[in-house]
Amino acid sequence: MRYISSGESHGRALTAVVIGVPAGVPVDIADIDADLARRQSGYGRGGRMAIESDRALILSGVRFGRTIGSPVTLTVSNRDWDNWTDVMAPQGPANPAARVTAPRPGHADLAGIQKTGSADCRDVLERASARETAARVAAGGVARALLRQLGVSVSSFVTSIGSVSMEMPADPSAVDPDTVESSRVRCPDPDASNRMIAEIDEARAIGESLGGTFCVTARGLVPGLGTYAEAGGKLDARLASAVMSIPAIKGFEVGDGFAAADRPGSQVHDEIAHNGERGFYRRTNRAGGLEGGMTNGEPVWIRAAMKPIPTLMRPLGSVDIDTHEPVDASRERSDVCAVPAAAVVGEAEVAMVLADAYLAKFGSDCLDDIVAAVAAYEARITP
Ligand code: EPS
Repeated sequence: MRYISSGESHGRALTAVVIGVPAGVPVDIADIDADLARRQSGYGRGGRMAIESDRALILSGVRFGRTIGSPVTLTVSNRDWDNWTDVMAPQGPANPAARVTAPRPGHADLAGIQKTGSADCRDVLERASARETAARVAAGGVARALLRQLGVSVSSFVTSIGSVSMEMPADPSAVDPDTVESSRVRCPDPDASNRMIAEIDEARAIGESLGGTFCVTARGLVPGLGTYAEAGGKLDARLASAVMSIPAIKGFEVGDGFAAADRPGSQVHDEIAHNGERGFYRRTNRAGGLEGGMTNGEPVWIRAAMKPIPTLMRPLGSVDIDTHEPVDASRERSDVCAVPAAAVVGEAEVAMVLADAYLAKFGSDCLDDIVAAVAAYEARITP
């Protein structure tokens, strides 16, 4: 299962096409809309979120609430399109007043126009905009619908914004999703949440932007998803690729990640245990549920680092692409911090990779066959 997306930030709509979806998966558009709303929430967002109210429309692949085995197409409209028709018109003469000529440091603007030969940074920034992640969340909703049938849930929470961090819990996968959603920054630690909000307010007041880190967890996974046998199928590598593809993500780690490199092996690896109820299990989960490129049966947990948003109200220096004179980088209406939203996008990306890994191991056409194959596998590996 995988998706492609299309659409510009201020174009008419975003679209996702999900292929490789088995037949028989119940899809409730309300679940997808709830994820889209979570992506839009989060303290630190800018004026655009007051305009948009994202809803998914299913154009294909679902009939009477169930997938039928054909590609699933979803669209999310851009309400702001109505205000941008003269800038983003698909037809008609170019609008010279709509050109952006001062590329922003940290954005795709400059390398994008160099690569494509465009003379207008807007040709690049419209697609490079993180608005596109709404399509990812809609696509991820289809993956989550499949995972739900297999007893797998995917969640996320924010672990730091700017200089404010929460202490990582011993078991990140046990963090209560309702507690996360009750925080305006999607952080389960109320004290850290308040300090994060204060830091966002300070950043906004001085025209700054902030990055941060988030954790994505997945529970209910069977061991053996992914492979130890070939590079392209290693699940940790696939998760890294998917999460790193989210705009502004600059770092990724699995389980204890970089911190594990500082400790001796006896304080890093998770001892194997066994009992009649659980079968094989681990006494700890520092590995983040992944060993040898495969799930090991423990919850998966990964973290990602998002850089601060590159559009600054007090812009950094740039160079005009026409005159080559020094100028301030272009100012666009923007968010101050989008880490809470990026965490929800991280869920979608992780869900898509995990759903695909299930289909690779257990068949890919018919939900009932997949459920039966998972049950047979679980019976075989549970002594
Ligand atoms: C973004 C700039 C802002 C963000 C946008 C991402 O949009 P605008 O330029 O319209 O103010 O709000 O994010 C979204 C619209 C969204 O839905 O997440 C950028 O330049 O990446």
